[in-house]
Amino acid sequence: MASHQLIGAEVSLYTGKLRCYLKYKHIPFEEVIASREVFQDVIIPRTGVRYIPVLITAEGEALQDTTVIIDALEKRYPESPVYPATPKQNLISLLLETYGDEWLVIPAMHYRWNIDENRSFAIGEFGRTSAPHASKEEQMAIGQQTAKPFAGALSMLGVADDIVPAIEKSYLSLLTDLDRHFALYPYLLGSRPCMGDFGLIGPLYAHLYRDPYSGRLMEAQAPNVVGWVKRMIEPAPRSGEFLAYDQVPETLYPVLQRMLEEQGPVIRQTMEQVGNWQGGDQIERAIGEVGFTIEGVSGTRLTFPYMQWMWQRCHDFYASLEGEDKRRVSGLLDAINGLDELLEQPLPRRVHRVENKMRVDKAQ
Ligand SMILES: N[C@@H](CCC(=O)N[C@@H](CS)C(=O)NCC(=O)O)C(=O)O
Repeated sequence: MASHQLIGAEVSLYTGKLRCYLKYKHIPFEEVIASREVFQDVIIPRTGVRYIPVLITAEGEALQDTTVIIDALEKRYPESPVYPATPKQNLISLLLETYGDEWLVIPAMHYRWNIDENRSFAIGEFGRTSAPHASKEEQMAIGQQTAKPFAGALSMLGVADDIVPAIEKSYLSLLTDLDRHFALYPYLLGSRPCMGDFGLIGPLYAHLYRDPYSGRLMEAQAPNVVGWVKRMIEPAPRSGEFLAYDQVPETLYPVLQRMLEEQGPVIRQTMEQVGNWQGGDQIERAIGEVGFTIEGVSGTRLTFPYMQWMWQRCHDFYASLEGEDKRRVSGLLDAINGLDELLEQPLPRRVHRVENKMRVDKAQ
């Protein structure tokens, strides 16, 4: 069977998300390391942006953005879908994808770049990715350079010194909650991984399991989360089922509540700021500042319209529900404080991805 090419890196958060998906779906692929040459020769010319992963399909298209890639592949490989067919489960799955992709980057980036042992490991890995054939010393020197923008992104994401203890406290509580869940269930919604699992595995594998200090922390605090990470990275292809009768385990409620408390206000402010965007239809990657609170400590970070794009998927799915489906979801909404308000909040202006860049609708 023709094979796709996954261009990425072991050290990369979103590459991990896509690799786990490809393996679960048993989609044939070969992995190509995103070296400097591959960036120059393939990634930048084919996608117009500098992100990994990129999928070069067997037909030769270049796809960027894990959510877009997975959606394209779900159409071509419909067996064992990773989108649950039932309303509650699909809503939770979309919410947790948005949480993993766009919020757990905070602990992932904090632990990687603020803990010396992780930082020097990551620098070596960045060097190995950029220049796979260079010597270890050269790789460290190259890694120092290529890692700079990533390490430098901490403050843009809201990772400031005064909030670090709160980030750690929140992450450890999340691990405890997830550990309880994975003691009972192999994946979030039963014995098959859903989009929510793929969203969470990005930060929880490439950074928080694979970076050495973080890996030991996870082993010590949450052995059942480690078990889930191992299942995600070496899955039994296309096996398993979602729980029957649209069940959502109550062990996921505290995880969703944490998402709502921390990321919810950021999603709300992002929608407002996108609504007030004064520039043209090509909206910037970051457009202002938003406030947020973790474990009672407040911080600020840049406003990323992309987060709204992820949120629109949750919003649109919820808005599409009618009758019995809508009624079924209401029990879940009652259990999570603030979820109904956020899902019902209108979107002042929608954002879109066009040629791998963000666009925004005209102001009303
Ligand atoms: N939302 C995208 C994000 C891709 C992404 O941010 N990748 C990181 C590496 S894991 C990257 O290339 N970052 C470069 C940058 O932020 O400029 C996805 O799902 O693929």
